Amino acid sequence: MRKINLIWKLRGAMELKIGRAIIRHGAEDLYEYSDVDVAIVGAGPSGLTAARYLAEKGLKVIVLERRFSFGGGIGPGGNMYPKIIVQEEALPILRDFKVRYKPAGDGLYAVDPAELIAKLAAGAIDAGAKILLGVHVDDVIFRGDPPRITGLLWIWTPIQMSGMHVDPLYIQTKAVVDATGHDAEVVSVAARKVPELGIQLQGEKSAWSEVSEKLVVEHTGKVAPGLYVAGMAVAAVFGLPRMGPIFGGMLMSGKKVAEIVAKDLAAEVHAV
Ligand code: 48F
Repeated sequence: MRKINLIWKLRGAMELKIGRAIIRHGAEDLYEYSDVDVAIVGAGPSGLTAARYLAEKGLKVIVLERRFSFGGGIGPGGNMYPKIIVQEEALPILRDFKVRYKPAGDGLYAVDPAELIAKLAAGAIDAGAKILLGVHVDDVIFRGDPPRITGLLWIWTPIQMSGMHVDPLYIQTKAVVDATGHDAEVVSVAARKVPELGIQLQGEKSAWSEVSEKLVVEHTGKVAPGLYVAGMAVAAVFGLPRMGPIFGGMLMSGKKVAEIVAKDLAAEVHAV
């Protein structure tokens, strides 16, 4: 009799409550965000900037990030010196996110990388975007003739790294933004596995900072129906030079892709 009482006492253990809270609320989030307006792949500077401006417009936005942290290439600053350099044209975006900056001469401004990471992410989250960490996007979903990208496949990063085959989960979305950086991973997989989209990946060219900053922003936008590109992924898709450790173009590209996606989705709603 005493033994049974002990077992009953143990059943109320805190571990059970913690485990169940994680499963219930985590699953609720995954369920809720399995169908969104915009899925952004990559929580670097361009992805986080895009997330904030899209969510601010009332769109349901998820950011899928492979690492268990956000910021992408911001963390290492410039060659591990703890400063990010941004040019004057991007200052309005820094002000929107309340990021402080100091003049660095020649129309350039210096920003603390940790502050930039924290405030870009907080801006995106406060605007209503969901950031899902530790997930690797490895494929797209397409439908229709002509084809349109309608979703993504993702898997937990540790599973992907283990090399074991586990089937991925799906996200349905009206638009995908590839903000994966230098390798343009989503556009690459779409080009390879959906040849009907007719995407020709040009590959990034060697550094030419002032040209690349402008061209990346200029070429930011739609790659195929339902598929958009922002940040350094733009250079990989359109064969543009890389720019090295200057970040204004990434922020401006993120803002521009948000404007383009929001406009396209609004036009589609009106067309229905
Ligand atoms: O590389 P990243 O910071 O991309 P970005 O926004 O900015 C580029 C600059 O940081 C820098 C530069 C500018 O001077 O040259 O490189 O274009 O962030 C990309 C994020 O995407 C994640 C990756 O972990 C990183 O945090 N990512 C990449 N591929 C995947 C992914 C994937 N398949 N699934 C999920 N996340």
